[in-house]
Amino acid sequence: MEHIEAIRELLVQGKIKELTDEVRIALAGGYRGSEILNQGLMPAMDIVGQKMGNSEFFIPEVLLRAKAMQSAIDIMQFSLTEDQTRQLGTVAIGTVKGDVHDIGKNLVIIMLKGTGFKVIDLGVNVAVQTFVDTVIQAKPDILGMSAMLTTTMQEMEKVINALKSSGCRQNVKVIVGGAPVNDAWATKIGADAYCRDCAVAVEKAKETLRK
Ligand code: B1M
Repeated sequence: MEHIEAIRELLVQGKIKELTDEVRIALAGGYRGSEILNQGLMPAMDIVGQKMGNSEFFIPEVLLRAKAMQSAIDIMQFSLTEDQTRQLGTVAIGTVKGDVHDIGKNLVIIMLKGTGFKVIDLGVNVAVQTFVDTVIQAKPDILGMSAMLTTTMQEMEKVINALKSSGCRQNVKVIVGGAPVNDAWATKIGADAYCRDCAVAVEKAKETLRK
């Protein structure tokens, strides 16, 4: 646990170099990527969120820690994924309009790719029409939307309605995720599945394709 605690602490402190060194040491010492993520990085980011909420950290401080987390995730990519040889289907995924949070989305992408999905990354701040055009033109099996703000999660409903009015809703499964999103919201807006985290996203993606 010594390395996990150090990783947690170094991320809260925003020490990128020391954090990535510690992640490398932990991986070499036999820690799994999922352990580092779930016990180290995610709880640290929650602390960063709390500090942001009570104005102890402002945007530049949070951005530094977001960069540190992304650097740690980049190192762990291969330890997070299981099988890179299968071709399960295509997922197009983006963070909805008005929202620039992308760490969660990027993690979902790493996990999906590692499981054997082809992924089209639409990026952040994705307009409703871009999601719809992607479904029409690229014909993914699954459309994924991420939202981290209570204000932007509303965009998910707009996308699903736009898919319906352009006649392509039945051509694609829709999965949604992000901190303010839950099962009830997914059901309300007519999504096919809500994913609590990136591991669940992989399970739900596989499951929705089986249906
Ligand atoms: Co923002 N921010 N932020 N922020 N930020 C939150 C979300 C907040 C909870 C912090 C707080 O106040 N405590 C709060 C939201 C409040 C609310 O709406 N209820 C908040 C706010 C208010 C804001 C701003 C409005 C602040 C301001 O400007 N005053 C602003 C908005 C900018 C915008 O988007 N328009 C803002 C800005 C930023 C930064 C740019 C500084 C930075 C983002 C950098 C980046 O992403 N590149 C940032 C950060 C880092 C956070 C916190 C601290 C961390 C988010 C994160 O990366 N978590 C966050 C507090 C928190 O979450 N504890 C906060 C780690 C990540 C791995 O988890 O994204 O939840 P998460 O992803 C998980 C699951 O949710 C799920 O799987 C992932 C991995 O398991 N998942 C999916 C996510 N998407 C999925 C999609 C799926 C499936 C699963 O399928 C499609």
